[in-house]
Amino acid sequence: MKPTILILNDFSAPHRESLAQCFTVLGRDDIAGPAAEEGLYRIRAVVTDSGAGLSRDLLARLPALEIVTCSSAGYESVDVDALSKRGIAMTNASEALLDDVADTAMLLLLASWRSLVAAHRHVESGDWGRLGEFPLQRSLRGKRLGIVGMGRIGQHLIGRARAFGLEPAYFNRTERPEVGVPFQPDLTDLAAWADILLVIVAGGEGTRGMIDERVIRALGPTGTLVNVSRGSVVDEPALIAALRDGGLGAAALDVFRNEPHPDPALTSLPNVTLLPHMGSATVETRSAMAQIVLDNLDAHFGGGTLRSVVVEPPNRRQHARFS
Ligand code: 8YV
Repeated sequence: MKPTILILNDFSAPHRESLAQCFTVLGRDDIAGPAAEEGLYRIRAVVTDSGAGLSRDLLARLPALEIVTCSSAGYESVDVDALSKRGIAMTNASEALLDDVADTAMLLLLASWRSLVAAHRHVESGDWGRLGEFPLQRSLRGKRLGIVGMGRIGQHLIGRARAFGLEPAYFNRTERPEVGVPFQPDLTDLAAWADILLVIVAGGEGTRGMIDERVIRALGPTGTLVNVSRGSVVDEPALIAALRDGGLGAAALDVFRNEPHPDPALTSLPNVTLLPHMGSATVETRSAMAQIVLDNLDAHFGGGTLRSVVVEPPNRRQHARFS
């Protein structure tokens, strides 16, 4: 008998079809309503992502659950402690998106620093011919980049930053001497030192609001904040106030508190560059992220080795292949 799995997110159709060859696949609609209760008892794996999550209530109704596979890097909407306690394994897809998210961070950084969007409008509107040259911008060479979060994406940023002549330093929960970049244990001090503060920490309660008013004001009137992590990490009202009153020079944001409806202040300020949460949004990377889910389900039910493990099963269970 095929194991039953539940897909909670908008998993791509081709990958969903691949899963259907080996598994009985249920979706959100299949578990709605009291008649679905029996199906819940059969679910051995959940596929989800940071947006769809896995609620505590649903988790409690899945007694046969063995593994949660996230097709995203983020998993702040899944209760990892509850999974650990129940001996349920969990994987994510972080290893697939390191390059694209680091590229997106540089894209935002460059676009904001050199005013790409305003320069584009200058040409598009005819202002170039009517009013003349676009104002000179500041060079990136020799500027200081404070990286907030020295996980794997943070590490992928170091080489990119140096290629553009930036001088990197970082803040992290713990020092990572192996990365060969100066560590700054005080986030506000890092912001005061930096010309650009680039945020790439995990979301969730541990990082909520860590880019607060003090940090934003320390970055200062000529500073730029780049956020490619989660909207929750930044105190958005404090950010908007500082962008309005000149306390912060500019912000370049891929993520927002309220997605996909960012605060209208952010969409109307001239010193803000915006992307619609597309750090990992390339065909290749999204496909690789989905493939990790397929590989991990295959490994879990076939007795193989899991990739991108967030929660190890306490003792690797013995699974008869697709039993
Ligand atoms: C995507 C992300 O938005 O992986 C993450 O944690 O934030 C992004 O790559 C996400 O995968 C879509 O659910």
